[in-house]
Amino acid sequence: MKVLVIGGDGYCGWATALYLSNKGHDVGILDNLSRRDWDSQLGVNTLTPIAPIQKRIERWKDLTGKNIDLFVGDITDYSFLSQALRQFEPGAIVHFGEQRSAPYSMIDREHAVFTQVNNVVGTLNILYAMKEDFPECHLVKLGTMGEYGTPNIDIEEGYITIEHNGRTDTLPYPKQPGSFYHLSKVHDSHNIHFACKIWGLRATDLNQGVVYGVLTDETGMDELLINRLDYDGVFGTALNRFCIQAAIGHPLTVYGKGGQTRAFLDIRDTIRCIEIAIENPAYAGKFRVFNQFTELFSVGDLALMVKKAGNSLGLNVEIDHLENPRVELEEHYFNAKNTNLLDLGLQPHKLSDSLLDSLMNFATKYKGRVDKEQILPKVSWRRK
Ligand code: NAD
Ligand code: USQ
Repeated sequence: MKVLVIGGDGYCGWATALYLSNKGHDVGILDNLSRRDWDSQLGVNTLTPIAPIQKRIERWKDLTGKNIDLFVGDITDYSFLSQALRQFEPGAIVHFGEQRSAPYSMIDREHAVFTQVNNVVGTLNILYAMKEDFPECHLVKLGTMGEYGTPNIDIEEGYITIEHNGRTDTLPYPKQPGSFYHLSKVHDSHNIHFACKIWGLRATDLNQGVVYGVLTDETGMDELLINRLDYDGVFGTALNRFCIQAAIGHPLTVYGKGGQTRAFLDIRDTIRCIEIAIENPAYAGKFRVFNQFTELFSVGDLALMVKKAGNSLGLNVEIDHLENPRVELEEHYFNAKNTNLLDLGLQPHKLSDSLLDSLMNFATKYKGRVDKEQILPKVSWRRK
């Protein structure tokens, strides 16, 4: 299939593009490379040294003989987007191309506005471009488990059946997101759902949990193919950050009590879930939702697992409880369903099996590149 990976220079997108290319799909990458600029503006950098996208793609072709088309441009620019789609003619679009950091979206008004415009307008443009030229194309859109928040009942996959005053309906599951970034994903979901309904488009919203790990078969083939690994207080995610903190002897930065429970998955499962979604497309007019995660952990449990893994490597790992810079429940019920992808054949990696290979070894290998000034959180959710 011809698959366009939007955001294919990023963490999930790069691993996905190579995996799908290796599996024989005809892959294109569309990216405006803005993530590299945001890092520079914040003075942060990936732990792993990533090559320019053109060099990455050249190396992939040298190693495997497989070509990846590259479209450098912004999906909020409609004429660029529609031209790129007409040139590539995708059968499926995998859309990772958004500003994805909750702390970035909470820096100030400008960053909140930028995040929502970038994400919501970009996705809306894709929907219009599909309606105009590719109404049969399947949109596989990366949403997030954080759209749901932490309700005191079980989280279903996108929809919940409710009985009210003697009548019953199946409705979109209520959303209570925890940042302006997470809210942008909710707005996207509503727009995609509506576009499927009125234009008969087909879409799968993958409500993904927090992704961890850096190693995949493809990105591990060569140093020039290495994936990014963020550890800073803005773009670094909890588990990736903890492993790097352990490697440099920094106490693990658990925010508050650490009772926040989240959904997680290995990056090797991310790429497999995308493959499953594109190989089993949604029906025309259907807005399908899958919860894309494999395990649930509290942040405190993660810290203990990293401490244990660190100890096995001879590291002395301490756990700190910082004042929580976010406004979130630190102790709550959290139980989410994730059977749709498992039913379609996903075989999850377990964190307990992959912590060392997929993360700790990378953290230790590249620890000399860590900028210790970037570890502690600097963005607060609260009024000053
Ligand atoms: P990333 O920042 O590493 O990659 C995003 C890519 O999209 C970057 O290369 C960036 O340049 C590109 N991009 C952003 N805006 C664009 C635009 N307007 N036009 C063209 N390209 C644009 O992020 P990631 O961690 O790979 O996340 C990818 C997607 O998965 C995001 O939508 C994110 O919300 C979602 N997601 C990520 C995680 C995670 O833990 N990393 C978890 C759940 C969901
Ligand atoms: N946390 C800590 N210490 C840290 C970093 C985070 O305790 O050093 C806590 C946070 O307070 C939060 C939890 O860990 O309770 C998760 O935070 P995170 O930064 O790992 O993840 P989050 O901000 O939710 O965002 C990440 C990705 C985002 C994706 C989301 C999936 O950046 O793109 O949408 O994970 S989910 O969380 O399921 O919504």
